[in-house]
Order: sequence, then structure tokens, then C-alpha cells
Amino acid sequence: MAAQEKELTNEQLLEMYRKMLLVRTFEEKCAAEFAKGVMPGFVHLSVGQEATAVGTVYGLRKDDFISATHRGHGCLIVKGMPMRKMFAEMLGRKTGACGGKGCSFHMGNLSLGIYEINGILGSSTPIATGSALAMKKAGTEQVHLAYFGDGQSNLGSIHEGMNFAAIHKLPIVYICENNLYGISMRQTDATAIEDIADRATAYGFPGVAVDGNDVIAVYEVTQEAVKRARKGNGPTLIECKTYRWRGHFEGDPTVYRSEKEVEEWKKKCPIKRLKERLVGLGILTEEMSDRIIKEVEQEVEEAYQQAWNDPMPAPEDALILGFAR
Ligand SMILES: Cc1ncc(C[n+]2csc(CCOP(=O)(O)OP(=O)(O)O)c2C)c(N)n1
Ligand SMILES: [Mg+2]
Repeated sequence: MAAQEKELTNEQLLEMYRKMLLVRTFEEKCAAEFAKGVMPGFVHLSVGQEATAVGTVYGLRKDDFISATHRGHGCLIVKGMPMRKMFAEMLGRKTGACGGKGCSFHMGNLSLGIYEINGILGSSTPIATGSALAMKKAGTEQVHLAYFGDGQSNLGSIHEGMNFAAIHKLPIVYICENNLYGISMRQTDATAIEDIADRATAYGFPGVAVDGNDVIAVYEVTQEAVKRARKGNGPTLIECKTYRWRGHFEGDPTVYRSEKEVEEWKKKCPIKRLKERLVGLGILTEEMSDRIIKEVEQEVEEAYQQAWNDPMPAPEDALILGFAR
């Protein structure tokens, strides 16, 4: 058992397990409802990547900030965004996280420490730069987690942001969610180095590659980076190596990869992995797990039904800003 694991109480480990199940169940519900044609717009799901979302956001302060990607439902749920508001947004309801105007793409809530998700790739880093500069000037010891995918890691805005943050020792933790593909482009065809985390060396701050399907490992490296950032020692780049089970977007025929590859990764399911670990440690039993699964399914179903029954926006709502500040 790693040293940090001892610091996590049994309750916290079970909470992480529950949150991973919550994210998975939420997204499976999204997939099922999108397939019925009731959700407008695009939906990008992170099924298979739950350990990265939970391991990075769990343990943040309420007043810390995240700027997630288009695949960021999990991060938002763990940071405290109510699932009802997320479903309502995806169903175009007035009560949605963006007033029903942005679908999955533009959910945010500043009072929860969640910058609006942004459909423009590479935008999380410039946003984090401004946010963290403000935090540093205010001396609040807050931290900003900026997410980007393996595909986005090659964009200029990411490098400019990292360089600026390094010079000014800004309190940012960069989370590269390397799920091996940028749409249909394999990461190994887009990047000539094995670990994207190695790029941190060029900016003068630490870079760590971690098994993104191991929630405890992800939590440990994130917490170390968060501590470093809070102390005023500047950024860290964490590359979480993981895999998305579903297509790039719902409806993607995924002709660019084999079923065998997907099946191999499903065997490395991050939720199953944590479950086996907790059962091995005597913290979780099959009965407890079944009960948690049932509770989570009920919670997701209730959130969806409430969102479904929420009102549609009125025509005059088009003139009101949707994003909650
Ligand atoms: C500036 C910009 N260029 C292109 C796109 C189109 N696009 C959306 S997602 C995506 C791939 C992103 O891959 P990655 O960064 O690995 O994230 P993942 O989807 O795998 O989570 C692309 C090219 C965009 N949204 N914004
Ligand atoms: Mg990717």
C-alpha cells in the first residue's frame, strides 16, 4: 500500500468508489437518452476515464477552480455540479447549467469553482493562466486544474500558457487526459514522444505520467502537485494514461480502432480495479457494492426525471446570459 493510501480513510476510499460509479451511471444514462433522440447537440462521453476525473478533483477545496474539456462531465460531477442541472442543460431546459443554451459543451458555475466548458480546444490553459494569476495576486492559496486531451496537447495555446505559468510560478496543475485518440488520430501518430508529461521539463516544472485508470495513483500525484502549487512553487503537468470506451462523440462509428483493442481496455476498467482493491483491503463487500450501485442508479434516475419535467426556456430568455456566475 502506498504511503498516501494510508492517509485516505476507508470512508474516503468508499466515497471515491461511489463517485466513480456516479460518473459512469450518469454517462451511461446520457448515452441511452441521446440514442433516443431527445438530447440535442453533440455528446462526448468519458466512460472508462472515471479514475482520472475522480482522482484529480477529489480532495480539491471548494474554492479551487477547474477548467474541464468537452469530455468533462465527470470532473463537473465531482466538483459539485448537480446532475439535475447537467441533465437539464443537455435536454435544453431553462433550469440547465447554462440556461439550456449550451448543451453539454458550455456547462459551468463559478460559485462551484467550475469555469465554463469550452468547445474550443486548448482554451482551458489560457483561461487557467488568467484565473491563476488572479489567485496569486489575491494570495488566496487557491489552485486551478486545467484539463486537456492528448490531441490538444500539441496546440500553441497550451505551450504559451505553460511557459507563462512557469515564469510566474502560477498555481496551476495541468491534467493531460491521454485517452490515446484525438477523434480518429492515434496519439502515437500525432506526438513523437512517449510521455507527454516529459514536455514539462522544457518549461522548468515537474511532469509526471501516471496510470490514469488507477484512481488512488491519480489522487496521490494530484495532491502532491496541488500542495506544491498552493505553496507558491508553481505548476505541474500530470499525464493520465487512460482510454475512452465509447466513440469520440455519441454516434461515432469508430472505424479507426479494433474491437479487440476496446475489449482489452475494458479489462482494465478503473471501477472494477478500485472495487477489487477495496474488497482485498476488507473495506468493501459484494453486498455493499450492490447497495451502492442501486443507490447511485436511483440518484441518477431521479436527477434525470426532475430535469425532464423542468420547463423549457421562454423566448425572452434568449436575451439572458445562461452561464451561472
Ligand atoms: C481549436 C479546435 N480545433 C479543432 C476542434 C475539433 N475537435 C473537437 S474534439 C477534437 C479532438 C480532441 O482530442 P483530445 O484533445 O485528445 O481530447 P479527447 O476528445 O480525446 O478527450 C477536435 C480536433 C475544436 N473543437 N477546436
Ligand atoms: Mg484524446
